[in-house]
Amino acid sequence: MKKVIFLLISFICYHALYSQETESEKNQRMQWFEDAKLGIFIHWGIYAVNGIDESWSFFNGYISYDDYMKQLGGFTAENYKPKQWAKLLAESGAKYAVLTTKHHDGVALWDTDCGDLSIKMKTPAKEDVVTPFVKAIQNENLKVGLYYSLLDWSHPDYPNKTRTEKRYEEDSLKWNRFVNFNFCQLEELSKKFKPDLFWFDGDWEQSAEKWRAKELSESLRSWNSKVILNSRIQGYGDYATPEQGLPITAPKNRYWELCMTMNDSWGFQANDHNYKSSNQVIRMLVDCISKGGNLLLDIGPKADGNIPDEQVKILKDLGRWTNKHAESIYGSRAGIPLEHYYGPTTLNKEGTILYLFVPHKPNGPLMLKGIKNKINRMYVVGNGTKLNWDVKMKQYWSSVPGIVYIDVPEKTLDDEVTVIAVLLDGKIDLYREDGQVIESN
Ligand code: FHN
Repeated sequence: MKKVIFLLISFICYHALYSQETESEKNQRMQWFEDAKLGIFIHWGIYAVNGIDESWSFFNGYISYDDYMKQLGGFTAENYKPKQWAKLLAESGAKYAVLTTKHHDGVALWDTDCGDLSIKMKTPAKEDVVTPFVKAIQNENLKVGLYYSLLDWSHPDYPNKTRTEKRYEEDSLKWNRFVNFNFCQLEELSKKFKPDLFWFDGDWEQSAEKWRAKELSESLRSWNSKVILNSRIQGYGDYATPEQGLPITAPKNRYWELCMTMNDSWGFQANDHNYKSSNQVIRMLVDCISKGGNLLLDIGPKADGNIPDEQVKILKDLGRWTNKHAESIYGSRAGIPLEHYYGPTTLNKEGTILYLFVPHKPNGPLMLKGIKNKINRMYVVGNGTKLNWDVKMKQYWSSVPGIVYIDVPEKTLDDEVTVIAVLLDGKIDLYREDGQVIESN
């Protein structure tokens, strides 16, 4: 009996240590992320004090490093209300939130024991702002993402300080000391907060080998087997992270997320008034979900913790729309090719409901082409109006589906984007051929 128990324990340990995750295991682990569709990115740090580019302002020489770091003295977080933040993010319809725990400037937002540069140690805030954030986000039943910059332009053992100033070219002692510092901080973040997701950044300056990316990803997954890693860990991540530009074609990776700012700045910048309208933000979300991806929409709180009014408004407008159209968003999958409908679409997981997004006032009936299925019903999402439809150009002798024309009453239109649910008889079945020549009438 003892031998059987020993063999069983050995097998379990071997499997746990050496088994490669199967595709279906990965799909299971990624499920909440793929269903979530909308996350909120939060760039918060000392760069909000002067309202300048996060880290880049000193790296590019717009301001000296020393003057940049003087912002430490102005970071008060005196109006920081994480519970209010979390409620607002939940109201927006986001299902996860990603907070910068340390940007390229090396200033940690949590009470790190691995180094001596943190909000708690060096600013009037004198507090770990990550712990209350994580608790508040979890209380709203949102998933927690922690952003971490692998590069650290402040750290004395990191080779680069600014675009023109290098601390050293090659120094294995310093470099290993720096990588161990990264491991130390990431173990802290992993074990203190057990985030659902790590959002790495700054991996571009070194190779996977230099970062010890394979070992790092294995360590993070050993501390939390369900953790999701973004792509920016030199090839050891789970999903693609296009940034500040709508992918025109769906990224090759099934799992992907577009991160983008509301204006043109990641952090708070009072002079940046180039905000996207709420309608533009909603339509970017629709564009992402129609291709099976997520939108990670960024906000940049002020140094005192207040979220700028413009950003609050966009989050609330977004929340009105996502709440009304939830069934067409959350848990949806990529829609159908544009040849079938002149606009973005999504499908429910089973592929039996097609959602048509209508980002304008139609000048005539909507046109749906090449659907082989029988259509059982149609309704306007969020107000329940049932719709009739008309089919033209369906010849009894032809295998080419007819064209479905859908009249949408103006009174049912949403102020931003209207959504029509098309309930199909069975899983969607598309006609993808090029018509047919008539041989007899
Ligand atoms: O350099 C950073 C930048 O400051 C910002 O944090 C973005 C957000 O995705 N990431 C890097 C640029 O790709």
